[in-house]
Amino acid sequence: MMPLQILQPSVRVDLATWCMTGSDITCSEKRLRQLDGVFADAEAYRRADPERLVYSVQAHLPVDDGTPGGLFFGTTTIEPGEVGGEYFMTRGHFHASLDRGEYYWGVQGEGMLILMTARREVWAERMVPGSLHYIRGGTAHRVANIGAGRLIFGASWPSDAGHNYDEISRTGFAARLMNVGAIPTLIPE
Ligand code: S6P
Ligand code: ZN
Repeated sequence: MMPLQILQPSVRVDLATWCMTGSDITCSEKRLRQLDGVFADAEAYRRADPERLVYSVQAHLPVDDGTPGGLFFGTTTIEPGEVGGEYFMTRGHFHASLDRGEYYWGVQGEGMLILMTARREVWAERMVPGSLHYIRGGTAHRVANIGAGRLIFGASWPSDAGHNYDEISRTGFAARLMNVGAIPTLIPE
């Protein structure tokens, strides 16, 4: 009988950095100049270096975006920093297919996962190495780095989830996570 094929892994994750190498991987970066309107303090944003890196994302996309039934896998690294007392954070989004959920988990550093329902109810979950966060469908999600070092977290989401950034860029989250005397504080807008 012919032996069946045994393949080497097509993707590897470095378990220290969660950096991925292999096939079907995309990489993107967000610098301050690409985050106009995200931070509340427009004056502090204008004074900051526009080339400063805020976060980078790697994603393993083994199927086309929009494919029903598939999964995507990603890692996000948020640099430490603030704009006008507001921690460096991701833009945040609802999924375009609103009912699609997502897992996030903490890998390195200290963060805060900020969640908001379509009715604009906001809460936050502390993200630490090993914390697991189930993000229900219909819930906008954004992560802030509240620590002195890099924050790294993993994510997995359905390949037909899509991303709706417009809603958040028009109406924002209903609360902002601010550094108030070194204490991360969720302040309603
Ligand atoms: C995708 C998942 C993450 C984010 C990443 C950057 O559904 O939630 O990979 O894309 O953390 O955040 P954002 O809000 O700029 O996409
Ligand atoms: Zn998402």
